[in-house]
Parts: sequence; structure tokens; C-alpha cells
Amino acid sequence: MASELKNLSAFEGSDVPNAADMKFGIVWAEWNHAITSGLMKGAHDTLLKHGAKPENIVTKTVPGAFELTLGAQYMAELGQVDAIICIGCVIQGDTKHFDFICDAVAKGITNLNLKYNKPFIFGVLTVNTQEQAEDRTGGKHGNKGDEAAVTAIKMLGLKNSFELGKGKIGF
Ligand code: DLZ
Repeated sequence: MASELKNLSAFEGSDVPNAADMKFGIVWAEWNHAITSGLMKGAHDTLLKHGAKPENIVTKTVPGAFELTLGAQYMAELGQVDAIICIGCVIQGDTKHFDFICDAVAKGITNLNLKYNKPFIFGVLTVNTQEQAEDRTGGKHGNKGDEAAVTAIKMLGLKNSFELGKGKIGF
């Protein structure tokens, strides 16, 4: 079980709905590829671990984190996935790029959640150093790609619970 819910990588099956009937997209940024490929693999493996079928997971790349929003929207427009995991890694540099990219992608992904009424998961590292990124890609802080996948499954579980209730919230 995760330590104080700061790390979802270790969530075990009983905490997470079965994903066998769920369809996922993963849109991931090529910028900082060594990191984002590790996050993507973590997310993909975690979806499989929780029962998702390989044929129900589609992956696409975009150049950088800034493009995640539109890439995810292109995928959502096809209407074939239930949730989309957006993966990127923005590392602080000498200029203000960091702030603009982080702000844009956070707002963009938030808007997609509401526009499509589907989970779009913010699997984007926003870190000061390469070391911080590595710590979160299979290092001492787990793999945030795993956590993004668990979040996608849990949000679909939540959505499904409301749909099964058909107007009843469960009082
Ligand atoms: C330009 C840029 C910079 C400086 N840093 C990053 C980064 O750390 N992580 C990332 O994913 N992308 C970065 N980019 C690229 C932008 O996301 C975007 O691809 C370009 O500004 C073109 O729109």
C-alpha cells in the first residue's frame, strides 16, 4: 500500500478496480525521452497488471509536453478510449519556458477532463533537476507513470459506479 498516499506505485489489486473492460490511450512527450519512456512503460505495465488488455491500450507520441493537450484531444475525438494518460517531463532551465509549459499543460489537461467528461490524467513531472526526474521514474519516489495508470483506472471505476447507480449516489 502506498505510504500516506504520496506514492501510488505500490497499490495492490484490491485497491484498484479491474481494468479488463476499460480502454486507454497514452499520449507521451518525446522531450526528455529517457524519462518519459520510463514513465510510459510504467503506465503501460501497470494497466496490464490491473487487467487491461494489450489491444485496448493505444500509445502516441507528441514532441513536447506543450503538445500533450492537443495530442490527447486528437485521440479523444475518435471516441474509442475511456481515459487518456498524458505523460511528460518538464525540467526547470534558465528561462521562463518551464513556467509557461507547466501552466499551459496543466490547464489544457484540466480543460480536456471537463470538455469530454472523461479522465485525462496529468502524468507530467515538473521538476527542478534531472535527478528529481530519475527519482520519480523508478527511483526512490517510485514511478509516476504507474501512479498515472492507477489514477486512470480508479477514476473510471468512480465514473462507472455513478453510471451503475443511475442517479442514485448511494445514500
Ligand atoms: C522548449 C521546451 C523546453 C525548453 N523544455 C521542455 C521540457 O523540459 N519538457 C518538455 O516536454 N518540453 C520542453 N520544451 C518543448 C515544448 O514542450 C514544446 O514542444 C515546444 O515549445 C514547441 O511547442
